[in-house]
Amino acid sequence: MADDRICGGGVSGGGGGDRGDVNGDGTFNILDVLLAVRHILGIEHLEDDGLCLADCNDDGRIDVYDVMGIVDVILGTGECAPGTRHAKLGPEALEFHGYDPMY
Ligand SMILES: [Ca+2]
Ligand SMILES: [Ca+2]
Repeated sequence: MADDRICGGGVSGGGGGDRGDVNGDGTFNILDVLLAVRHILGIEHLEDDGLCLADCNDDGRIDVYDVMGIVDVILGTGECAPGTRHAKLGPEALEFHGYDPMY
């Protein structure tokens, strides 16, 4: 079966962790975001379960959408789900609207 998903279809497969819980410690926090970001930047590559759990939207690749998805989970504003693009936290939301550098 042609399938580019990293986890082979098992959302909670691999090490038994929840998608977005990149380090599999049972909690969602900044460490999971950092691991995903470091993977994207090529600083430290995830392997096996980490790759699977970091693919928040189950599209077969780890990218900024997964990072935003994990942030959504941490903030309680969303969840990791197949195909999710987390538009709420898309590039537009990351612009500094009204940002005052003197603040
Ligand atoms: Ca974690
Ligand atoms: Ca992904």
